[in-house]
Amino acid sequence: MDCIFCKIANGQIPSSKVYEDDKILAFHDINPEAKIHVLVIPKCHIQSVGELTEENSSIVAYIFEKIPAIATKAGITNGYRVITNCGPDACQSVLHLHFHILGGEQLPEHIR
Ligand code: DGP
Repeated sequence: MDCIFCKIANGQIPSSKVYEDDKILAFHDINPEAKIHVLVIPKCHIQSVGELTEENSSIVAYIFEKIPAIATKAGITNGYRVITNCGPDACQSVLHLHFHILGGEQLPEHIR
C-alpha cells in the first residue's frame, strides 16, 4: 500500500519522533502550523475517523491515553489543541488516521 504514514510507521521514511511503541507513533509535522505541531498515528492502517469500527476503535482511546505524555514530551506546557481531519471537505491530505497536537504558543481561536 502506498501510504506515506505507513512508511513513516515502519521506518521506510524518516521522521522526527517524539514517542513510539508497538501500536502508535508520534512525530513532528513536516509543515508545522503552530510552534509545536506533532502528529500521532496508529501503526495499523486506518484511513480516517470515517473508517473506525467496533473492531478497530480501541486504538483511538489508546492514542488519547498517550496524548498528555506525548504533549509534555514535545515541550508543550500550557495547553494544546487536538485535531483530526476526515475526508475532502475537511482537507484531509494524508489518508491514514492521524491526530494533530498543536501547542507551544497561544493558538488563534480557529486553526486548520
Ligand atoms: P491532514 O491535512 O490532516 O491530512 O494533515 C497531514 C499532515 O501531515 C500535514 O500537516 C503535513 C504532514 N505530513 C505530510 N507528509 C509528511 C511527512 O512525510 N512527514 C511529516 N513529518 N509530516 C508529513
